[in-house]
Amino acid sequence: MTTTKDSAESGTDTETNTGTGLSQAETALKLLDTMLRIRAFETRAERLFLDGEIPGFAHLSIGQEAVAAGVCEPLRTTDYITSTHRGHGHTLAKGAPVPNMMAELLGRSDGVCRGRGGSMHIADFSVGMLGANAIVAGGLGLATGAALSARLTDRDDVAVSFFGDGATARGPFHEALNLAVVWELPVVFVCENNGWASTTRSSEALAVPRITDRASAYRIASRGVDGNDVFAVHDAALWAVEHARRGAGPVLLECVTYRMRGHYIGDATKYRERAELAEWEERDPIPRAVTEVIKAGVADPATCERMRRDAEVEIENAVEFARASAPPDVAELARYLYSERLPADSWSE
Ligand SMILES: Cc1ncc(C[n+]2csc(CCOP(=O)(O)OP(=O)(O)O)c2C)c(N)n1
Repeated sequence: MTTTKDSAESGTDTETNTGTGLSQAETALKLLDTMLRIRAFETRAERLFLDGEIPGFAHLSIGQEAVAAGVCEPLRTTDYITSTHRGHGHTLAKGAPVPNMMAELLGRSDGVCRGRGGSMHIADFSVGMLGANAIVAGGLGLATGAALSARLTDRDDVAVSFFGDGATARGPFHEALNLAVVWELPVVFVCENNGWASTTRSSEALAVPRITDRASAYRIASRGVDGNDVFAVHDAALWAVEHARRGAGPVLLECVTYRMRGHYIGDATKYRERAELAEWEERDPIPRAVTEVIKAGVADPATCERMRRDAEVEIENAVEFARASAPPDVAELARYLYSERLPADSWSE
């Protein structure tokens, strides 16, 4: 983080780096705030799931919040993202409303997908979130197509595809990168390399040590970054998004990070050593960001603590909202599944 104490306190920090009009100090606090909201949301969702209040299956991104927060901050509402089975953080960072997100996890009618999607298929087109995806690497082609649509309709929107290291061993990764380069599409491919694909260590499944090692094969601009340093991720994202938006073609970003929970809620994680987790807990992106903003004089410890508590209150209110929301009406079960353009009563027979 480069913000200085003087500029943050004097209010003379006119240097903006996001195109959003925020100062560097405001941006730093926004990044921290987004990470705190994601952490609070998922920590609460974990308990709700274990208590049986969330149906289906859920995967947490606890430990990986810096990637979602850092990458989404430079994006506009009209930009697109596609996500993975581990998509709560991306969806929140892109601006989906927290109460309706929580209602979606609980399968309620006020959910962002009216309770049809749940944790693993969450989407909110109104903020450009085109969907979580249960198919590993399923989002890369969708983001590439969204970028093509922006190009064909003369919009300067960009598409970001989040995916894990495991996805890079699948065909859609290679097809999407190749086509995006050939057609110079405005896509930012963001690999969250958390070292594991389910129970398989990535070093046992990938032919290259770094995902960015693949970049030269596709002549794609790329950068690798510490994915647990939200400010480093943000800097890389600013570069990548600007590159794609000005028509210079796609970008591959590799964010090296770690999931501090199991592959899914309830996973006993017998395949990894406790010491490995402990090592990564030392690099938890949230305390690291707190230390940075305090050191830079952007906020004091009490402010950071208040932000954490505010995030928890916001999430608790979202839980109350979700619990009060009715389950979807069974008579409407087949509505909203295929196209919003269908006449309202097409599926009622
Ligand atoms: C095409 C496909 N193959 C296998 C699976 C089963 N599966 C679900 S998640 C996962 C691991 C994905 O690892 P990675 O892409 O690194 O993402 P992470 O879970 O680490 O976030 C696998 C193999 C699937 N959902 N889709």
